[in-house]
Amino acid sequence: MKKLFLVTTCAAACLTTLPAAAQFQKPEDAIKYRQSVFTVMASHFGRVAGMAQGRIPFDAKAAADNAALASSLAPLAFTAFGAGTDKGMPNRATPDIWSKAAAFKGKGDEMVAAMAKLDAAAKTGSLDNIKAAVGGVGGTCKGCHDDFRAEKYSN
Ligand code: ASC
Repeated sequence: MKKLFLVTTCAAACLTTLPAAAQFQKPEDAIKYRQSVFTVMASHFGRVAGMAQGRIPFDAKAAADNAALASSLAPLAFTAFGAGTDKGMPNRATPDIWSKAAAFKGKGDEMVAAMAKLDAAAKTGSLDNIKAAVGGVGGTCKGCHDDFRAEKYSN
């Protein structure tokens, strides 16, 4: 089983086009990794979203820096949903992530693309551009959560 997990994670890691991919010794490591990535990404996105919503004073450089970070983090979590990583520690991944893998990948790709647009928008320094792009990202977060995130932690 452990060997199978290693083989499947390696296959997933090797198939990715990312120049750097994390390695996971056990399912718990993959779950911790993806939860951590989402947490850090949401923190940087949240800083930009706060400016877009007027909760945080607009600072063009801070917006651009945080958008760039969120965008570079965006693809990473999707490398950590390999086979067998549904269980191992409490998480909110639904079985559909694995049974409807193409749909899940589509949702992930939409979020990554929306984050790239936000990165580009933030580099323009225009708050109006940022507002539109933040809305786009938020929609992709929600769209994936609606379909693939459970209400409650399991396991
Ligand atoms: C965030 C965040 C999410 C999304 C979501 C959008 O800032 O942490 O999960 O936006 O709330 O609907």
